[in-house]
Amino acid sequence: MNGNITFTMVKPGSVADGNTGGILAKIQEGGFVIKALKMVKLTTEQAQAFYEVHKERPFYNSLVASMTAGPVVAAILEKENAVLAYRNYIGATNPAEAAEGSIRKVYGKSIESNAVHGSDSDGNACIEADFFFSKLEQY
Ligand code: FUP
Repeated sequence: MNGNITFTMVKPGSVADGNTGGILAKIQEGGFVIKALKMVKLTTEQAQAFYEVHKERPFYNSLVASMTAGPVVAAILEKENAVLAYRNYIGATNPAEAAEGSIRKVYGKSIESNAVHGSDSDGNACIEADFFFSKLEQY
């Protein structure tokens, strides 16, 4: 069964470029309801843990560095079939390959600086939401 929750982050490059508001507006225009929201700067250890699945990949250290370069804006989003709907809405990992009008196409700069994160499964959406938000912060 598909869940109705996904987790996203506006990545540090987009926050630094002043695109947080534009991205959150676009998320809401897509019919995603914000159920939790915070700005937080990840430690190296937290970013390493969040991306642990990629730890053997050549881009891991660079990814961790970019994700700790400044604060992220983390959010839990609700919509029917949220994980798949949001991944379609943000577009391909590489902004150059992302669909016209998708968040990564509009706001992404490179495969590493690709504007936003989106969970890849219902299970990871719950794990990632709980990584950033206490139960009291999830509405
Ligand atoms: P996605 O699920 O679309 O975020 O993509 P992945 O889980 O494959 O990758 C997670 C993050 O790793 C991307 F958002 C950016 C980074 N990445 C790179 O920097 N280089 C790559 O070749 C692939 C991913």
